[in-house]
Amino acid sequence: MNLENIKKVDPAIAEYIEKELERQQTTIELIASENFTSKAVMEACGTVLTNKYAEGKPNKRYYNGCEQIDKIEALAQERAQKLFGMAHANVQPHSGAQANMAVFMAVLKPGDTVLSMDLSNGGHLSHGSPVNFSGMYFNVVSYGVDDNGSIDYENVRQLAVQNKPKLIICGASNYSKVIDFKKFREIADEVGAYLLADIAHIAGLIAGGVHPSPAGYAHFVTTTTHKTLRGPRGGITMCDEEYAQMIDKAVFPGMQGGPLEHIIAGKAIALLEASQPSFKEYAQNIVKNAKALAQGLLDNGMDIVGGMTENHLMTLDLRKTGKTGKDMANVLEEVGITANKNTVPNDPQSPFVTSGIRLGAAAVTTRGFDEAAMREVARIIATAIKNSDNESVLKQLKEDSLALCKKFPLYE
Ligand code: DSN
Repeated sequence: MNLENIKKVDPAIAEYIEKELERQQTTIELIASENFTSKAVMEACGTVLTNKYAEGKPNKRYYNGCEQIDKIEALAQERAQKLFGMAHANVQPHSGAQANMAVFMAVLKPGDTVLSMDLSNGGHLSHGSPVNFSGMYFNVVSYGVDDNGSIDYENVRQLAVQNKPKLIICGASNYSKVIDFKKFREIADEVGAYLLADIAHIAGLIAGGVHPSPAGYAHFVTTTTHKTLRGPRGGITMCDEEYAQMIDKAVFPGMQGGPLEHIIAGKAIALLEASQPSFKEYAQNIVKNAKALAQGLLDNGMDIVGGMTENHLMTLDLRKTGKTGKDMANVLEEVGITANKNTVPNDPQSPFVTSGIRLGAAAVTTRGFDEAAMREVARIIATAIKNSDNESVLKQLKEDSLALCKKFPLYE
């Protein structure tokens, strides 16, 4: 990482960046929504493209001087369309929340009904949480998961028939089972609703062929680019051709100004990387590693919401330990493992305290962790939780996790 100029201009920021690099290199990253981009993606995000205004879309801009920008953005669009099998892609949304907002703006009016997964059951803020625009301006009806941590499709159907939503959202930020997009589309068709599949968490798995694709089922597909897809931070909204203009207008001028073309170049590179055979292998390894982690945790006596995972993530259910997600996420940080506290279905604790910890395998798989390493990670987690008050055990575990990090170096 070349910080030569930052060091000269702003040594404080240079120091914080260097320390953050060291943190990423020396800790085990299990936050399910994070990953490590390639150096090529990072290079693109730090280029002269950050200087350019390009409101509008390729070949239809409100500013001059967009010849190269147009080529970059068009390439990113084409690659997204091809990778996910969708007719149209708008690669300008700054984030996943805005990728979703574009769909709301394109097809809904304030007060319209949306059927989506409840946040505390694994949904997402921008799918209708009362503290988000989506829950403030729309009438939101929620579905959850059953005791096995799975979506009850018959319950979704009944809610759809009773409430006649204009938009149904599938896709989650904490759901460990395969999503049946075909069933969701059948429900949407039965009640005349649009179907939005938010694939933010599983985009890399879909690109790598280890999760079914929503193409052909969802009218709209949104994603972030920085989770399993391993690109820069940002969003993409995709749709059938007939909705392309509505989506483009919703993104600009509806809710954003100038697109971040340096990030769009990073998205283009990540999409190219995700179309390579090596990415298929990466996606397969994510799922293998997640399963090895889950099995290791179960073997060490821990509970997981819904048992064995089918994708890249899982939620540890701490209820029987009498400990909270908040405290145990801090204990894990003490032993060199980064994760986030998360509610479990019907959580007796508040969302700030929680009874769960969400764990994901995408980032560690990027640095080469294999199934044996994941079983060791499971041992470290379970031992830390059982011995959360024993400083000498925690100290040893921190050394164990550092040894794993050294075995699988990052950005060297
Ligand atoms: N906050 C992200 C996650 O962690 O899943 C989703 O936007």
